[in-house]
Amino acid sequence: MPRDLQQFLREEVKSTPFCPGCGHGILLGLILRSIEGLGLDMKDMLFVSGIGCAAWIPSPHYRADTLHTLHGRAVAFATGAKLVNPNLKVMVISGDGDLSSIGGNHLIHAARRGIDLTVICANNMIYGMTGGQAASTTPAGSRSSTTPEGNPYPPFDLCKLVKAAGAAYAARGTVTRPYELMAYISKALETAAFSFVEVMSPCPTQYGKWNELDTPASCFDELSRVCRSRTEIDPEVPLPENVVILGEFDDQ
Ligand SMILES: Cc1ncc(C[n+]2csc(CCOP(=O)(O)OP(=O)(O)O)c2C)c(N)n1
Ligand SMILES: [Mg+2]
Repeated sequence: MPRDLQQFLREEVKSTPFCPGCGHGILLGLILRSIEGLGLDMKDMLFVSGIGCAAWIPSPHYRADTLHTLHGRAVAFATGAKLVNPNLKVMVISGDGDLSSIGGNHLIHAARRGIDLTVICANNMIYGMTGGQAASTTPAGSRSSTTPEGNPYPPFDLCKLVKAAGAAYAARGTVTRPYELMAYISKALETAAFSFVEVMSPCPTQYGKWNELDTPASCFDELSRVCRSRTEIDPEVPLPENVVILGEFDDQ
């Protein structure tokens, strides 16, 4: 971590909860870089997470007020905090399972109400912490501990979902393209209404184990391979199966 970002981290935290090859640690740093780039003061911010590996991104690492709450309920806690203290800049950082499976209703209703929150969803396409169960974001055909023959269902398109529900800003990035991702996080933080960034994050330990991508490099490379920017799509070139479309979703 560069010296200038040390100020945002709790010195007493000496070890990482993240596995080798996990993208959540990259995201941890990129959020801080975005905050630093905008010149925001951590004293004016509150970070809220639910339960899961991704929920460890803000808490215990960030030297700021953090709420590490119940599984699926991060957006509900964040809504309450924002209502009590509207001057707080409230950022929710949690996992795909937490925010869009068990917590899916809180997510869409916060978008519908236009609550001024920035929600960062670390999407590793699986329930990482609890043993690799399929989530609402697991790609069709992907294997997991609960779909060992392949997931029969299509995943949610979370950006389209929150946009349709009323989000003011939604974008999808990936830790494999850090500068693009930081720009999305910064834009979300600058939006004074409900904003959402979905962040694709490799998980060699669970998603990789079930899908023959169990080394950090193979999981990272596969994620890079399937990601395409909306602006880069060439109608002449076929898209990979389970393509992940990156970009800002501002046209709905
Ligand atoms: C009410 C409740 N149900 C289930 C659980 C078990 N649980 C904890 S975290 C989690 C899944 C987390 O997945 P995700 O949010 O995608 O985070 P990841 O670990 O993949 O980063 C589950 C099912 C729980 N803690 N509480
Ligand atoms: Mg997950």
